[in-house]
Amino acid sequence: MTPPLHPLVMGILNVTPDSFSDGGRYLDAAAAIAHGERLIAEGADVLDIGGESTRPGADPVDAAEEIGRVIPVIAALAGRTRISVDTMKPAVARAAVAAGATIWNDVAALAGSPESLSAAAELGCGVVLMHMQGDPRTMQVAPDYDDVVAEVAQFLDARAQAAVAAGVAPARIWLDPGIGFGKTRAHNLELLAHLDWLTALGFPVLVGASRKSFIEHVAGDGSAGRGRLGGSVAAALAAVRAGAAAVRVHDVAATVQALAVERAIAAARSDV
Ligand code: HH2
Repeated sequence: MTPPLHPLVMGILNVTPDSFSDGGRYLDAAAAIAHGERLIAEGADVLDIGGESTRPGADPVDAAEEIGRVIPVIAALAGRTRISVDTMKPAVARAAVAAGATIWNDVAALAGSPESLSAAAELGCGVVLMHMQGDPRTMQVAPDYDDVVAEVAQFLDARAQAAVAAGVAPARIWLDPGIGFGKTRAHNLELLAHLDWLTALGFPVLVGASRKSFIEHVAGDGSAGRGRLGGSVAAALAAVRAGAAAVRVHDVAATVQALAVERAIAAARSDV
């Protein structure tokens, strides 16, 4: 398959005290807004704004707290770029859409609450359905699959069908394999190596591998945070080559630059 020429770059903006890579840096709304502006200037097509960490072992946050964290930031940035809200809660998604978000990024694939499917249909926003085995508190204890690629594809296919049955327009649905969500290093690599199973389902695919721990497990270099930049860019390029329509990243400038070089090389190849 020909990789998408202009995959979307989704910049991560975590308004949390405890996110695995940038927790605590942007909990203050002014700092978060300034960071969002920086990501837009670096070329982000979408900002993914979240107020609850989903890192392994993270504690849940209640809806009021999450709304208090993300809404001022969404309201300030919504006129400037496309905004997605990273939440498992319909109440937060509703408030975010009212404040200007147009995408609900749900790591629980609209199964986190009995109201999620109907809320997504009613809001009429884009939805990202992500695969996770278990929940954030326990997902990395003992991830287990017979065939991770087939099981993730079956799960996402079923969730997309459930969303359509609830009234979500198929054109608004995105799928995401959920790199690092209840997966070992081998599971993550298998999913990245066989992304065609997901693109074959007929929906655009989003991949979020940025700064995740499998990068350190592969490199064995003790890296953390921005120290995983090289591996993050490598994974984003591999995902785009395999047909991903969007990548969710912390390091927008480096990813945009890598994609520009990738595109220029592809153009030179087709010139000859
Ligand atoms: N990963 C994280 C959070 N949300 N959403 C989608 N669709 N895909 C992902 O891979 C994904 C996601 C975890 O990363 P991060 O936001 O950096 O950390 P935290 O959850 O600790 O805030």
